[in-house]
This record gives sequence, structure tokens and C-alpha cells, in this order.
Amino acid sequence: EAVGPQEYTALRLKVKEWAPEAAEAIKGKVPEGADVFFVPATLRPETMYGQTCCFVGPKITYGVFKVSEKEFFVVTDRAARNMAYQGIFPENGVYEKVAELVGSACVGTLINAPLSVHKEGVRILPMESVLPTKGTGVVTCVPSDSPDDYATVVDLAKKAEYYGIKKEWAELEIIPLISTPSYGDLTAPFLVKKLKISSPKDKKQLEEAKELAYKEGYYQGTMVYGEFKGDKVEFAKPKVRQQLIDAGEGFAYSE
Ligand code: A2H
Repeated sequence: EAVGPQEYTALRLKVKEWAPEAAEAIKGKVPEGADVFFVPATLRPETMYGQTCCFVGPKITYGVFKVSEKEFFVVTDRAARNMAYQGIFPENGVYEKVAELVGSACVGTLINAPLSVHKEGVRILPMESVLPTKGTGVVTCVPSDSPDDYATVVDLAKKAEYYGIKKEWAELEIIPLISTPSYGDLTAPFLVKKLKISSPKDKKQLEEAKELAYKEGYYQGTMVYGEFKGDKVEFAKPKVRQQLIDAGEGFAYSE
């Protein structure tokens, strides 16, 4: 766990098509024609090209918060409260919840993920290990570079029926984004295999894989995709972050 404030990049993932249960839950509460965004918080903005889905905790209750008449955010109450003191809502300290959504009801929702190669959109999928007490409670999935994300999508595809999802939602193409001397250009799949991680429940090995991936990616990584291809990750990270912010697709969020 990090000490001191974490500086995240929050992303705006716009809903293109709601899962039926979620559509029912927000009916009459979110104005027709307004945009709703799932808002994940990430420490790896330079990997956003590789988003293949977006995770919610299936048992977590999220709020739908009003940013303006035309814009609403799906995040935890806790995150909305923090955002209200960071100038993200119109009035300082004020956050207005118009509806509640349990994570499981959102599964299958189609969203647009900024920068992702998957322009057709990606799905909201369940991840048991999402903490309601960290970030926004929404986690965007980059299986090339996050061992947790990779182990989860493999498990979701394997047990699609059990999870009540379509297998193909968990099987979007994983593209190489970052190359490192030790782990090649698909760091997370490499480490998951190397540490013999067989499920998202292998907590200890996943913790180790996450440490290794993060350090190696940050200090030794070179971009092999996107506008900063050929540049060191350390250099590309703030650049991609700033681009997302300038494009209105992301914003700074800290806690
Ligand atoms: B990261 P830190 Cl490619 N519960 O984004 C569980 N995990 C959460 C979360 C929550 N409520 N909120 C954010 N996270 C994840 C990308 C990524 C991330 C990559 C590689 C590593 C990585 C794509 N997922 O994180 O405890 C988010 O996943 C490993 C450090 O605040 C976020 O960044 O340090 C990261 O954990 C924040 O973790």
C-alpha cells in the first residue's frame, strides 16, 4: 500500500448500451439523452490503448452522480465525496446521487473506452477483488500489463456461463504495449505463467507479480504502441495522461 496521496488518472468511459437490469434501475432517474460514464481510476494511463473491458465489484453498490444536466458518473459514494472536494462537481463539497446500481446489474453494459484499440467498445465485467475503499471502485482492465486483470479475464472466459457473461466479452484481443528486458512485450501474461498463477484467487503470487510488473514496466519499459512508441514509459506516462486530460477524456483524481 502506498503512503501519502495517490495521484490517479480518472477516465470517462461512456455508456453506449446498458445491461437490461441497470437500464431498469436508472429509468426515470437519469434524464433521457444524458451521458453516463463509468469512471475508473488508474495509475497506468500509458496502458489505456490496451483496455479490453472494465471491472466493477459485483457486490459493490455504486451511485450515479450528477455532474451536469447532461453528464452523470458511476462511482462509489466514497469516491463521489472525494471528487466533490476536488472541483469535479459544480459545487464544492456537494455531490448529488440520482440512482444506485449494484455492480452485478451493470455486467454486460457496453462502454466506450478512450484510447483503446477496441473502438467498437468494451464490456463491464465482474471482478471479485475490486475494493470499495480504493479509487472509484471501478477498474479498467489492461490484461497485457496488469497480472490481476489478466488472471481475471482468463477466469471469466473459462467460466463464462457461471458468471452469466458471453465468453467473447472476456476475450478481446490483448495487444503488446510495453516491452521490458525481463518480461518481453506481454508482461502480465508472462508473469502469470512464470509464477504459475492459475486463478484470481492466487493472491500471494498475484501480489508478487503486480510488484514485479509495476517496477519493471516503470523503470525498464519502452512503449511499443501508440504515439510515444519507442519512448521510455517514464517519459510517456505523463504525456499520455496529459493528452487524456486535454481531450476531456480523463481528469486528475487523488486520495
Ligand atoms: B491499475 P494502488 Cl496496466 N480495487 O490500472 C482494486 N484495484 C484497483 C481499485 C480498486 N478499487 N482501483 C484501482 N485499482 C487498480 C491499470 C493497471 C493498474 C495496470 C497495471 C497495474 C495497475 C489497469 N488496470 O495497478 O493500490 C488499478 O489498476 C497496480 C498498481 O492505488 C490502479 O492502476 O496503488 C491500481 O489498482 C491502483 O492501485
